[in-house]
Amino acid sequence: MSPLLILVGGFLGAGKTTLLLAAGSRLRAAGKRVGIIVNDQGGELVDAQLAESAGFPTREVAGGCFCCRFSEFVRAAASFTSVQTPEFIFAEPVGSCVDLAATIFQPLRRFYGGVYRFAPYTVLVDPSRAVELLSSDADPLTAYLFRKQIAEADLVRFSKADRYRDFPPIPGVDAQPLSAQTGAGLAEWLDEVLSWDGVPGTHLLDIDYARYAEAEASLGWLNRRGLFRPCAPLTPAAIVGPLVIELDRRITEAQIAIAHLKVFAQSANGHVRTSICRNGERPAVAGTLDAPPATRCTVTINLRATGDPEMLSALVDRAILSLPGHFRVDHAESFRPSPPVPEHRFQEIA
Ligand SMILES: Nc1nc2c(ncn2[C@@H]2O[C@H](COP(=O)(O)OP(=O)(O)O)[C@@H](O)[C@H]2O)c(=O)[nH]1
Ligand SMILES: [Mg+2]
Repeated sequence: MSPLLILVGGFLGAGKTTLLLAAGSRLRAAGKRVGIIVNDQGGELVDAQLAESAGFPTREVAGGCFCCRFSEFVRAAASFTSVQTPEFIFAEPVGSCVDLAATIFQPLRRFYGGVYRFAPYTVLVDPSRAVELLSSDADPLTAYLFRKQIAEADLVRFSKADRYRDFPPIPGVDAQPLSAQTGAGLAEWLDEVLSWDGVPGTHLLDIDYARYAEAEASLGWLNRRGLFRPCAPLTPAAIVGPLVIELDRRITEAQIAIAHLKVFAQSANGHVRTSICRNGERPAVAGTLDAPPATRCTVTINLRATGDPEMLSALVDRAILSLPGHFRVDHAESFRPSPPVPEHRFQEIA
């Protein structure tokens, strides 16, 4: 049977990667073959490293969203077959991306309908982000993106249900809660996705691309990757924990709002990923927390925040300098996403 493509979207930090990995692990435990495609405006992605270290065949579509890199997305999906065709391919579009029904689902169904099967498009919603962005005083540009993302979903799920008791109403949407962390609601979601017999991606948006571009460009994007040599051996957790706190402190002092900050550290002994989705949040930490200390560690920082990219760069570089050791930067980029120019955009259902 042809592989089932399962796209999971949603705003930055909604919990897409966590859900993909949890659902992927579940399927793998049942003996299924699973591949994962992650996506971002930049390169050197924490998400890709996380998926790889979880043992999944992983592809990274970098340098633009799936819509603007449609051919690359298709190549990434096809490239799995060179080893062993996965039965399930999970794909996570970048969190600022919208209009996938017209720019991904329709061209996929038109040109690759015989190659893949398509699951319904799930959009994940972080409950506290929903409270913030659905309120009347929300930043209008970000709120525009957020609402449009929800409007084109086939299924909407509240993420992080282990953290919340109340979920804000979303007009016209029945959003069940799930937790990728505890697994609550996960099997139900996966069952629904796997047994869906509707046509996916049919909610074509009426969207103003100038406004969409402006909303994306209101965020600064920063990626850093380098080799850290601590003065004395350190565990990955002892590097990323204080680093995230220091980054948060500096960014908050500069009055910049964090959309998502992720740090990944990999030594020969293990890896740790830590992340926050807003200023002052308690960092979520995952990985080999008990990895023995090491003298070399590769560190990757992905920051998306409402600040000028140059300023983000300066703040991150200062935080790196405060680390107890030497950090050699191997990859550095900071920018505002350029206006989205989809390779295909269908005005009608294919
Ligand atoms: N408590 C809790 N945290 C979660 C859950 N899912 C994701 N997170 C956290 O939310 C943050 C963003 O998750 P991530 O999967 O990277 O979001 P993405 O940007 O949408 O891919 C991370 O710190 C995760 O650990 C969940 O089910 N429960
Ligand atoms: Mg992600």
